Amino acid sequence: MVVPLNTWVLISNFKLAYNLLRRPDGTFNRHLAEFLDRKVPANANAVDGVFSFDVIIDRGTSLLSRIYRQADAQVSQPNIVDLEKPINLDVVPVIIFFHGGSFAHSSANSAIYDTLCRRLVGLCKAVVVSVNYRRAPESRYPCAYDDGWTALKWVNSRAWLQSKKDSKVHIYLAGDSSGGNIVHHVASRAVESGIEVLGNILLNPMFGGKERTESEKRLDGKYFVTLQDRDWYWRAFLPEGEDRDHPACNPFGPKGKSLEGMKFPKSLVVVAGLDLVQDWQLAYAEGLKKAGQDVKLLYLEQATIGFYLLPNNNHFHTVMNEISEFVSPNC
Ligand code: GA4
Repeated sequence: MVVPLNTWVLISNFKLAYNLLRRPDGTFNRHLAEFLDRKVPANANAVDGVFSFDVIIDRGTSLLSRIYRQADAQVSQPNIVDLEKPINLDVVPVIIFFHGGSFAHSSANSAIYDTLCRRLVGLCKAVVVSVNYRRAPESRYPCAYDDGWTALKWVNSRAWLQSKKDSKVHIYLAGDSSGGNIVHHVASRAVESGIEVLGNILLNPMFGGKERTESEKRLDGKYFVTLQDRDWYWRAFLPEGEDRDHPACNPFGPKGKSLEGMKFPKSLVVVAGLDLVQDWQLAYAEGLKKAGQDVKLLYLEQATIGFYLLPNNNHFHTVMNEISEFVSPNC
């Protein structure tokens, strides 16, 4: 079976719920969305060695991030002072995470993303900062990128997140679906402004374009996602009147910008072979390569969207190993 049963149930459940939330006129039932999304609070008590806190990182926009850290074995009940305790190791990766949900769904406190961020902490021996960016259609482009950028500046200026080795914050950007898209655009701003990002991790990133690709035609409606859904989310996110060749959606398309000669971070691009937008994801990896950037493409032929949310398949373990290697100091 291509889709493990639990994954099928999980994603089908989301699909069903999401179908109730999108209205044909482009509006969205946010109240029902919040009601249906299973959320978990931050937890100052360490669970499997990881504790978390919610922190407002920008008062103007009330931007919140959920921060996850490994607890000291001796401290059973960490408090906010422990959250801001300086890192005591030579090198600790700080992963800024952007959740998926096609720019419209989920938050930093959604149960699926809380679980994923906790896993990343344990796996990568990292601090994870999960950004509760503003969502469409209420907040369109460029709000999510602005929030990502605010989070990056905030992380970069925290002395307590600096690795001992060089007194620098070792920053990685990671995200799935819309989160993967945000990774690219925040990294582009970072390059222009001189903040160093060490690597980008894009899981099934949400890219697109005006043209209909072969994979979009072949896989339309086959594995949870239809082209019609995808188009709805782009219409909800892009500025009114813009088409899918807008650089937010199609970064290396006709209106895009080449990264040739730029000091862009290395990238890990993960593509599921049963995801209808894969042609755009492959084009993205190709665009990076053409511009002379360092990119590793992980193409998982038999994977569907959402495979990294449950540890019930080999692809999950492959990707987790790749991520931990990608952020390890000797890589
Ligand atoms: C729900 C769970 C994850 O957030 C996600 C979502 C995905 C997306 O945002 O790209 C989907 C949704 C999720 C299921 C149905 C389809 C695809 C939005 C949507 C309408 C990243 C995933 O894997 O499946």
